[in-house]
Amino acid sequence: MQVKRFSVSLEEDLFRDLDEMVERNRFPNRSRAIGYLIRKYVVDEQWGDNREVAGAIVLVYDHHKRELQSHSTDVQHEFHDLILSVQHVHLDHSNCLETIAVKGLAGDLKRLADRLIAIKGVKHGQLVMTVKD
Ligand code: NI
Repeated sequence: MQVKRFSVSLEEDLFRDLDEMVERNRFPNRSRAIGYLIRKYVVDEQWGDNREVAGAIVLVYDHHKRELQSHSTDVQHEFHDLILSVQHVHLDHSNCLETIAVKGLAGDLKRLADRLIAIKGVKHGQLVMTVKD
């Protein structure tokens, strides 16, 4: 396969971590170590879908957009079997922070998170997943 070259800029501590990783794992060079990390990232992204995981969906949205709340509640009812708890915090006059604890198959959690994050008026949303083993 053809090799592409590019230059990488790293903060000094990350650069030291990379060199330490190269030495500890005996990579022949930094390029191989970076290639390994990219492949690992790709695998981590893919293994998920049929694995049982737990996690949290964090949403920040504008409390003044009323239709957003009912839309969000509709979606949460649709996926009720994945949702363990919902914590709502009124951040300030207009912003709400919602933390939704979830458990289920990673693929299902991603679908739920995508549906919630896509709702108009959601300013920021993120899904964090973890495994028990
Ligand atoms: Ni609120």
